[in-house]
Amino acid sequence: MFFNKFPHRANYTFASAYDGTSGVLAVGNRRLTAEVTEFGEGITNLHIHGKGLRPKRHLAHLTPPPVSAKRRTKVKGAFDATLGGVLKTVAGAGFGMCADAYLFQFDVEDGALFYGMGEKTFNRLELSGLRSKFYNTDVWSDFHFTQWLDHPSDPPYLSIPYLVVREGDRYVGILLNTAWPAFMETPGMDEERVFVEWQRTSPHLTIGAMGGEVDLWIIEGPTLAEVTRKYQQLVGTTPLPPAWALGYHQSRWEYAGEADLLDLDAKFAEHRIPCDGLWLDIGYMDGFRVFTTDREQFPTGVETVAKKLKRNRRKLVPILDPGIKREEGFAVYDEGLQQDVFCLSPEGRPYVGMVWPGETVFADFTLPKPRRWWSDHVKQFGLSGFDAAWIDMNDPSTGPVDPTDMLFNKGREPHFMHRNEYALGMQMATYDGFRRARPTKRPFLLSRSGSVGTARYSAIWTGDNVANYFYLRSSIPTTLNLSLSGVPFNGPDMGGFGGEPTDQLMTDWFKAGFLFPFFRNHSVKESRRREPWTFEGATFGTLRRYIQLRYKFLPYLYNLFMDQETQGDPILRPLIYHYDEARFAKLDDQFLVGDAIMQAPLVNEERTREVEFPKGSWYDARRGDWERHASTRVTPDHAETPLYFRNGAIVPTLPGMPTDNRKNLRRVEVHLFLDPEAPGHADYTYRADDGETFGYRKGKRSSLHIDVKWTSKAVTIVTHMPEEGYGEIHADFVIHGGLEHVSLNGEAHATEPVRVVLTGRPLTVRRVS
Ligand code: NBV
Repeated sequence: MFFNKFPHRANYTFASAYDGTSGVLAVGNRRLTAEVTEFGEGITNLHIHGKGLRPKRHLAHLTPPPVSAKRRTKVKGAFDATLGGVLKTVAGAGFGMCADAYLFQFDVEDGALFYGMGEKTFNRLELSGLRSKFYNTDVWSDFHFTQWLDHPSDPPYLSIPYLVVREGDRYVGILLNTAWPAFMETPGMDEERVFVEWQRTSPHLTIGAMGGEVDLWIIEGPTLAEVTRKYQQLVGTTPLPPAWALGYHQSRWEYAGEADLLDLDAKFAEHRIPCDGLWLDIGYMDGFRVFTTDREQFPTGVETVAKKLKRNRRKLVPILDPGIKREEGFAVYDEGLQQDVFCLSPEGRPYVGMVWPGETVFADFTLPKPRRWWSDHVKQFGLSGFDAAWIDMNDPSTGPVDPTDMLFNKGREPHFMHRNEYALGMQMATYDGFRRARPTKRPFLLSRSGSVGTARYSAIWTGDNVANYFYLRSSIPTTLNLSLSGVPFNGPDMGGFGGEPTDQLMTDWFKAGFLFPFFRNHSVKESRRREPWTFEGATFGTLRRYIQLRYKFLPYLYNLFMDQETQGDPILRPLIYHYDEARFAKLDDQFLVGDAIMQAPLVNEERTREVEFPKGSWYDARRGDWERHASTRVTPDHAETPLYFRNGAIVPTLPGMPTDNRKNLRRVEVHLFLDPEAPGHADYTYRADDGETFGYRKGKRSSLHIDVKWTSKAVTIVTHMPEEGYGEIHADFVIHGGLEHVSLNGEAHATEPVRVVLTGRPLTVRRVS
């Protein structure tokens, strides 16, 4: 299989007959069975199985709503006509097979719009007129550098064959739940890109995979938000991360052990920059041997360093690569061999690839025993002082060695059957190790590759990017589509991994990304250092300010993650998520953080840009004014970024401007953005917990309900605490937008003018005293 070539429908044999009573589907001389199950809430599953379609043995665990019994049916009537009454397949050519591969062709209206596709770097939100494969690669190793330097490389590290189609006034999500390499072709002519006729994509929406049973899910709803929530519940939401994971992370390939870590710790304190995570790249190991540490770099042991870092509440995050050095005498290898946990080659011996330690073998994460074996090592490692793990190279990357010789399940299952879920297996095993090391604490993992189901275990960073404006700009649509595809906790290497960011690029990246779900500064070995204090003057000041601002907004972000776990809403959202207007359908250099904040950062060399506003008034955090136009041109200065709050927004923050990583979630400053010219009513429930244990699931949580009514003259705030399991929440109120008269819980309160700095000049706002 080529990961960059596409099947053609002419090579497929299409289903010719379908017996609605028995469910038998004839495809050439194959006799398959097709079954449709309708779940409540507009969710439909199509399962096609039978001879020629390899039975599934996949790790992703889906959680659909209960089946409404009488609707569990064999496909009704002509198979080609409709799928669960939602999607039309192409008459006579709806479902086809070519050897082990299969595809669907759907009829979609002209002008249909497409979103999702997991992790894509196409540099656009809307995805019509594309061919794309779903096959986890190691981009820097599998593509030539002229490709990845400043162009989309497809497919990248993570594969989620999920597409959202907008047709007419409804949205339909289509998930091909498979770990086999998959493909999609979306209709839509972008004539500028067609210079050879075959570049034009099929007029039909085409979705298929290279093998396995068919497990197709259709999710229907009137809005993108509704479809996304249902989809996220189906594939699994992200469990609430520890609060520190939402802080700022400092990484570099590579910090060299104790000396560097303690120096970083001291510098963050000295410069009054909050930072939660210090990350260790591959050099911390003894000769790249997984689960070891280099003695020279850690003369007093990792535990001692971890203890010292705890004084400033910092966490230590090591990288873990799946490649295990093939070396007799290396305990992890010897033990793995003895326990028979490695993937095999077609010759029945452990498959060998070439990664950092030289020849390497790989645990078979598709099986429970190797997962448990890995998890045991993680547990020990976790107990030795590490707080989390960064799992890299799990595409899996095998260097120059052909990965297709890596077989699973004792050599019985081909590489392609599991490649795309290799990372998921590693995530499951690693998560389990941390759970067992510290049963009460929420684990935190960051992974490069992933698939359907990843969100239940791990955050994702979008791999090796480069310090240039292509990657800064494309990080917005990439993270938005990833968020719509079920991986809400994600982000790029801020500043760019490869290359050398200019001061301007670094500043632009921090200003654009400071509210991204994951915020880490990481860079390649031998490039210029990127810690904020290595930049001078204004650049240093701006980087620091946006890290501090990130901490200021942390209570708001943390609450968005709580909603993600229970409701399934992503953290970053395209404007169409809440404002279904045609002018936002392709808008991909602006985004919403939750439903209260909108950002429109500078993402190219130009120092000015247009900003589009949804209906209503938006508070400009740079100037402290209300914006009431449909669009406006802005020219922010070097420290400023265009950031807006919707009228009626209630945003909990840490008080003042945080200068370290302390997060007392019980003491917050609640900012109210209220337009006197557009009176209304809003409410919000702020929730606080210990930020690190699973106690919140057993009632160790407090919440403060805030109800706000405002007229052209005055504000009425009423609060109460529906939950008190984590003690009292103390909230101060700050009012933006011009109103001065306040009643709080039935009593008139004076307000005093105070100055706050958000993303622009100091603003005079009113604090309720
Ligand atoms: O471990 C080194 C790097 C790491 O810094 C980066 O973040 C990963 O995406 N790793 C890839 C291996 C090799 C990169 C050329």
